[in-house]
Amino acid sequence: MARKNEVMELDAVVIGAGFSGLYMLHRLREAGLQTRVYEAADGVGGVWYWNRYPGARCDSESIYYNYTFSEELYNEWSWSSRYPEQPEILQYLNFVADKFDLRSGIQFKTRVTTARYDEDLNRWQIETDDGAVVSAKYFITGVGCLSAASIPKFKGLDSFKGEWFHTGHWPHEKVNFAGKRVGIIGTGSTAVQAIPVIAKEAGHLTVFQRTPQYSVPAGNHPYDSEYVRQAKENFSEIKQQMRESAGGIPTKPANPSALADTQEERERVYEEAWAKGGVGFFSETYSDLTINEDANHTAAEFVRSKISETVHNPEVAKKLMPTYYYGTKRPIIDTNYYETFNRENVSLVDVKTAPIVEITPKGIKTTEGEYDLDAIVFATGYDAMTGALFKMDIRGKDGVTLKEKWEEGEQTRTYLGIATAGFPNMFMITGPESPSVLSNMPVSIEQHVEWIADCIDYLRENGVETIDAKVESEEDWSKHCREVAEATLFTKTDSWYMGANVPGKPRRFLIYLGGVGPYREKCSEIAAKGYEGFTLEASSKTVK
Ligand code: N01
Repeated sequence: MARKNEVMELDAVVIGAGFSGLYMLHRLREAGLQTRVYEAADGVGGVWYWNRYPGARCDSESIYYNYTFSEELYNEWSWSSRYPEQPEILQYLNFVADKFDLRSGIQFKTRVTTARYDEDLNRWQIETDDGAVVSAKYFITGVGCLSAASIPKFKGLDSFKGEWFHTGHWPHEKVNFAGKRVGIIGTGSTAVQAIPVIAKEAGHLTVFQRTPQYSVPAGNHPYDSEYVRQAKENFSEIKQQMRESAGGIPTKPANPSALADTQEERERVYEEAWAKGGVGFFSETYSDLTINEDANHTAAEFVRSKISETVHNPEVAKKLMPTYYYGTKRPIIDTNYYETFNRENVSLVDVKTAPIVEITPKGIKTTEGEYDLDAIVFATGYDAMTGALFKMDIRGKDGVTLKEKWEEGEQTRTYLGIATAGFPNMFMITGPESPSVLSNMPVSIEQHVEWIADCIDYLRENGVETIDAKVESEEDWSKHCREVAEATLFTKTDSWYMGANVPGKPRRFLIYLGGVGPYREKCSEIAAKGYEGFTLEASSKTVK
């Protein structure tokens, strides 16, 4: 480790020891690069390290929610259930770190504060919160898309006499809610997982809901060993299907249009998907749900009818009914979410019509009343896609910060979601304008890691000193991303996909919707053409 005022020279610095950073470290080490990962936590896992809230589990089926770069690893690990809980996923990532001996390349409990590109040296100068400075040729971010917690700036939070938590920074020790009056703010994917579990323990749970959500039963169940054995036996096929699919998970093809079927046929399709549980209700029923308003309405109506069947109190059921376009906020899957509102110790407060005005020493005050609470859970989400990057002072050419470039200037622009012009030799794993959060993350992470590792190999083999996205390439890519998104209903809903959950954040859809398979092909094509759309420079002259 470099002491204060001593600059350690490295080939590559990677930020984050989650799915992204762990595999990036492994690949760069294999390529013989001196690499160091910086991680703020005291262990590996990324979001799975931090998200320890009650009920936290994965909502991609587990046989697909893992690395596929090593068949040996795939064979050595067996998941217990369709959607395993957070401790098991964290255990998996620890297993990976041990198997590939990764810990020695990670500096834990260290946060990168600044990263500056030095144009004279063509190197990144990186500073950490322990005062150390390192210099690296390549600077790679694996900071996650949903890791910068968003806590609304409610007046009076400091005055609250009880305990409060954000789900993304949950304590390591068990939080005791037994017999307590607990309030939870938010009804996104996180809250939908947490509410049924907290409700079982708390004396009373009050749910503060701004936007009701569509949620489909997860249909979680323990795996039988034969199913897991078959997945292992079909490893190569599964891996290929994941890589070529639209969302990173092998799916059965959806019917072309919800409007082509009769009402009766549609009901059958939806009922079947509902009974099977999981994200198939979104991805395997009809392929026009996110592009056609009328088609979307049929799915939305179906879920609303399920809410009304499930929730006994008609007024509560009505409050729980969403009206936005189904699927244009993250599709949610749950275990007994709507059922939980039948419990006597659970109440629902609509904070859309009567917003929260302040947190008081005793609880939460809305425009209609005050709710006395012993604990408040903020399930209020994240400053997604860009928040974690902006926490660091990242400066490219001419000292321009990433934040200036993306927020105050021309707004977020990337080339493939991997690079951004003016920040040479910087790579983002699942950066803005890549499929990232609208795909099964490990698949998209692996694709980016492999693309970046191959790119660095190419640069080294061809005596290239720097690679930088061309301004026109990122303009074209950004435009393409916007056009694909605007052809869907996604941009018609206020969601974190649009940055709408963070006051003042520019509204832009920052995820590439063209599908994991086609996106991979595009990235490979660009690489095969000698990194088309990038400027490659040798130490003093342009290579291309
Ligand atoms: O966050 P969210 P999340 N007053 O932004 C409400 C992933 N994930 O942590 O909808 C009152 O979705 C806000 O209301 P509204 C997944 O990609 C994955 O739940 O903005 N309410 C909303 O209800 C997911 O999408 C897994 O009107 C306020 C909630 O807080 C992403 O993480 C599990 C408010 C925030 O919902 C984020 O999910 C869990 C205010 N001022 C999550 N501000 C897996 O299974 C916000 N809200 C892998």
